[in-house]
Amino acid sequence: MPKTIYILNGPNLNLLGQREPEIYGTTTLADIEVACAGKCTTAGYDMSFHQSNIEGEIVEQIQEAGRKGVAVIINAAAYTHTSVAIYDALKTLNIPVIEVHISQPASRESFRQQSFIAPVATGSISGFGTNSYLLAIDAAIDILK
Ligand code: CA2
Repeated sequence: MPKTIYILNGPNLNLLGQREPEIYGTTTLADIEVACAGKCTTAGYDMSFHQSNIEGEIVEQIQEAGRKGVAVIINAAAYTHTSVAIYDALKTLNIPVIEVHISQPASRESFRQQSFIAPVATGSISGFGTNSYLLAIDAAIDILK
């Protein structure tokens, strides 16, 4: 039975590496997917990696993760700060949920200070650039041991 870690990405993260490199760096989402896949495979896990600009699609991916996955790593991007729908979907899960951010929202604008993900996450990793994703995989694997 494959053990699948879902890695979900929210709006505009498809633009990583193409815009605002001073905030988000030059690594693309495809680069992140390759690095995450390598780490998951080495640890004996399958990975299911998604990005969507559409809130409802992210909710669908969370529900699928609840049916088929062993953990969810989520960078909900701007929906972090707005989405009750994503909060509700994550709240239904009985598997570890790790919130990830490339930047450190706590040190940015006031509208980024609230997270709808944090209250339903096992833990949050922010501010380590794209390495935040790899740290989140380490955390998920540690929890699943
Ligand atoms: O730091 C993060 O990972 C964020 O989740 C990124 C979101 C932001 O709304 C959160 O507050 C923190 C924004 C993602 C947008 O990504 C872009 C990438 C390149 C160019 C423009 C946007």
